[in-house]
Amino acid sequence: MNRLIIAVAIASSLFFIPGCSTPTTEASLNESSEAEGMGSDHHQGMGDGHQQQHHPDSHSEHSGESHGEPQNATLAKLTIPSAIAANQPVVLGIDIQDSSGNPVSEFDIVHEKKIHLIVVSDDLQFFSHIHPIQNEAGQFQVENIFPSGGNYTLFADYKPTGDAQRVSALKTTVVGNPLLPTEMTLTRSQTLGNTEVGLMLPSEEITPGETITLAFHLEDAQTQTMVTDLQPYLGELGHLVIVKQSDSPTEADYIHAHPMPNDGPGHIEFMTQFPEPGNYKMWGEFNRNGEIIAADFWVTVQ
Ligand SMILES: [Cu+2]
Repeated sequence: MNRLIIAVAIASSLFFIPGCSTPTTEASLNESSEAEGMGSDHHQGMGDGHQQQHHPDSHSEHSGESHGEPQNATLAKLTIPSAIAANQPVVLGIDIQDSSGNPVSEFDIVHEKKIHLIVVSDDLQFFSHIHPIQNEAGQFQVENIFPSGGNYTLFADYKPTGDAQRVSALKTTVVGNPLLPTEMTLTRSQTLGNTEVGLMLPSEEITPGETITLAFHLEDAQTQTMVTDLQPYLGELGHLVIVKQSDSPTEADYIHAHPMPNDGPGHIEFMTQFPEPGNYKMWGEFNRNGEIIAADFWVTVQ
């Protein structure tokens, strides 16, 4: 019989007020998986500026106080078979609970889905964006293949109905050989299939907290002309996911931005901020006539 490993993450709202009523911390129910992270809204786009927030390490319950935040927390739990092996399909289960431990089953559809799951290896070499489906019992499930051994972080991005958008970072470890380490490069173009993707920054010198515009320029690799066949992907002309390099990324290291209006056809701009000094990896996702491409670039912020 498979034992289950349960990982727990707590998502707090964007407008979380330090010292106010905060989530109940729930311990891992089983061996090994870490309980990780305070979560929040790290979505950005079209003018809503990035907001840093507090991620206190400990929580206390101040019963009866609300400070204007009616639903102040959700908890995401990841359920997986006891051992995940590299290159083996595995079904991931994700349950969302409120701060009282009651299951949350109503979610708004955001960018065409009830939940978005961004899977990265903790070294940020691997990236995948998948969409678990909710079953009758309310659990989100998705089959996934982890390509190599090592530690992974899964950013679950969802919006309980009537509540703020949440991000919960879930953790798991995969048995198998890890990917070979690679050097971080500051290359500014890459070819994916028949598409050349270039990244343009106002400057390579990025300051923490500065609002900058990142431009992705997509050309057809054969004709060397700007692509004209981009289609919406999950309701936008592109998505930009950014994760700050760390030993074990948390919700605070996750940013999801959407394009500025009126972009196109092959030139897409995102406005974002990098909150802290460090190295960040970003994945620009685009839909070229049905083919989804994810162009990845590193930036250094100091
Ligand atoms: Cu998604």
